[in-house]
Amino acid sequence: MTTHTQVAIIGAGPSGLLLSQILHLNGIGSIVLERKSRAYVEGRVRAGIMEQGAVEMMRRAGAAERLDRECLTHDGIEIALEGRRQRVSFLDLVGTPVTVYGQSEMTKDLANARLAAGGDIRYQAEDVRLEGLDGGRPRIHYVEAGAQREITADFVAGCDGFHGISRQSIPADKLRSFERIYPFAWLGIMAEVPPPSDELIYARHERGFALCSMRSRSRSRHYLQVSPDEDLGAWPEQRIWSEIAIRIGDPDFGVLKTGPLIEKSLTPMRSFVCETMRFGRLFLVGDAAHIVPPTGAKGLNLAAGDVHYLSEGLIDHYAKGRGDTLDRYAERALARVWKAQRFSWWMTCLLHNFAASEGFQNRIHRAELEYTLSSRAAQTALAENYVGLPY
Ligand code: RFL
Ligand code: PHB
Repeated sequence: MTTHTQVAIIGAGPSGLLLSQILHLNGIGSIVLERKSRAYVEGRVRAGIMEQGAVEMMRRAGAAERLDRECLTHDGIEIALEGRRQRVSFLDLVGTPVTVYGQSEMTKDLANARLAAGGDIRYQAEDVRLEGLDGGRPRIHYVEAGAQREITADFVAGCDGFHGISRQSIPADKLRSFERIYPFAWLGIMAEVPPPSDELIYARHERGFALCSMRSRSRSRHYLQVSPDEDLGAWPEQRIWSEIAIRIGDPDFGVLKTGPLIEKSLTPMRSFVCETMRFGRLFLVGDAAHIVPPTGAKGLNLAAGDVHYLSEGLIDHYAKGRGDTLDRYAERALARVWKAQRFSWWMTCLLHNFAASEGFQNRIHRAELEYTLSSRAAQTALAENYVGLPY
């Protein structure tokens, strides 16, 4: 038996769940197909900083009750250059703070909201295949507990991340992609210890970048610039803690608290944009269409922006019989995506060390950081982008 739904959503990450819930609250039905289990999706450690626009989207989805209660509000960041720390106040410069709330918590809240409203999320849906995307009624085939299943939909939202099937289902001659791979990666750790400061510390140091972030007042999330092929086994806990301490300018552990690690991972750094974000009745959303290096904390926030534009298009289509908003989805989303790409690339260059052979480039980036720290105008541009450009 084939079930029909208005919007088939591939992927139950933040973009898929947010889209499904906002559509539901506007009377539009959807089925979400997710390759992994619910526990796996909610256990992934990823983003931690939300722009006000993303928080507003959670409120629009009716899923912000715990977020509003438990989140931390940060009015600025600290930037350390060779160990000297300086604060950049977003509140003074642009009047907007950012919100600290883990992506895994956001995903749990959205899945709970969806299921409480009777939402249809099909976890462990394997071998998803998309057909007829450029015709009138796309078909989606998948395997559930060994059995072949099929659904049809008016539209398909590809919310299945960078390695998903949706982008791969678009014929190669209909796509153009843009990519930059960086010559470093981030070693990330999580530890049940209070963070060294009330706000995030981004550090540029001759030994490489470091970031002290957090998930709560008692849980730290820190990162170190390492080589992309780094052996994590060469990084015992003590080496990680001392390296963070040196790079943030706290070699005697005056503020940095240490403790056993509860997670350790390596994240490659890339910039990627797929143009276009639409093929027939398929719309790409979030990481399926674009990847940013995490330095500007933009990945999750771009996904929320895409959901804003796509939900507006679908609501206009179904409620008002207007197709122009949906037709402008790719153009509107890409305009915002490219600005966040530029900012993420800029923050990455400003704060990381490239190879010693790139001496000129390293000096220019360092000079740019020194200039930024000495200029209110430059800090205002940083703050405006970090807190998020308007939708
Ligand atoms: P997601 O979160 O990758 O969700 C996609 C979902 O689709 C499922 N899927 C499929 N389902 C069905 N069929 C298939 N064929 C499928 N293929 C995949 C996947 O299992 C998954 O559940 O994409 P989404 O929703 O667009 O959300 C984007 C954000 O997750 C992403 O931008 C951020 O997490 C990026 N990112 C970070 N962003 C930040 O702003 N700050 C960070 O600190 C930060 N850290 C990170 C990150 C991304 C990471 N990844 C992808 C390796 C750290 C890591 C490790
Ligand atoms: C995080 O807390 O995981 C985080 C925060 C800021 C970033 C990147 C990651 O720029």
